[in-house]
Amino acid sequence: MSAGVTEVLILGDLTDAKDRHPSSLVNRLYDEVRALASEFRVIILCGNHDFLHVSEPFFRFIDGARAEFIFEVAETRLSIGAALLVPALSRWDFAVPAVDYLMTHATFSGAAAENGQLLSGVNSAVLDGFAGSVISGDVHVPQRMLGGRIEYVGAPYHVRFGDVFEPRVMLVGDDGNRSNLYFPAPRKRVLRISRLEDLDDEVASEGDYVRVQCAMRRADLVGWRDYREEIKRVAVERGWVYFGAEPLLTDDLVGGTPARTGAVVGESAESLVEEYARRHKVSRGYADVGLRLLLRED
Ligand SMILES: [Mn+2]
Repeated sequence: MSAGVTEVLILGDLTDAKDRHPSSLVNRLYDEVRALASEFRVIILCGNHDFLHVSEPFFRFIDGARAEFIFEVAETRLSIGAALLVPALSRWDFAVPAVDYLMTHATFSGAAAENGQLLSGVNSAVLDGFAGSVISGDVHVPQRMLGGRIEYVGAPYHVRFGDVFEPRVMLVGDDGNRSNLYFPAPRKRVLRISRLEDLDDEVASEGDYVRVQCAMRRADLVGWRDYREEIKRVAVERGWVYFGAEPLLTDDLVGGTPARTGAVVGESAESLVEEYARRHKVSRGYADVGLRLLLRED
């Protein structure tokens, strides 16, 4: 990170799963936070994904002088000015003091989600009379709203398959100027193909996470298993992290968009159970129980 940086703020939702994180994740994360804290003051806001019960935020144990986890509204002085820190689920029932920055984890009504849909949430009227800038986490897509009064930093990496936003970290200078920092991180791509060769044209980079959707006719499903194996082979060859492939049946085309099929269509219920059992390496005994349940007549 550039010289002169004094604070690193993480504006909430450090994790997605809220609670019961594996020790490998927690230990690694704590090591990284400590390493950051040896160079910068680290402030982590509690996001709505950082707790199961609001009374027990997961990362409350991060409470050192150089690294703090903020789960209650707090005022602080940053190198860039005075700031109010407002973690997730705050009730916004306080008067916003005359600080330079309001750093929060909140969805303000009118922010746009990944699919462009406008979200509803905190009424921006809570900012009436506040003359400073709002910088927020929570919404994954970097964006400005309310004429630039609120800016969403956005996620520093892709969160969902099909995300197309440019992940970034925001750098705020002492003069208030903002610039973007980009760090290498895998993209989560959904590749839509009509034939195997289409994969040659894909721009996905080594290390990217890919899911493949294959437009095909119902009649061609008979060759699906081999097709899928080929896709997997190409993915491995290109150094992609393969997250599976699925057929999109063009027979079911609705307004130009093939319908997604969760499972192979046109096979009997029994063969679907067999296929499921095979894929998940289910023992013969359990597979038979599944088949018996399927065929049971009440
Ligand atoms: Mn959130």
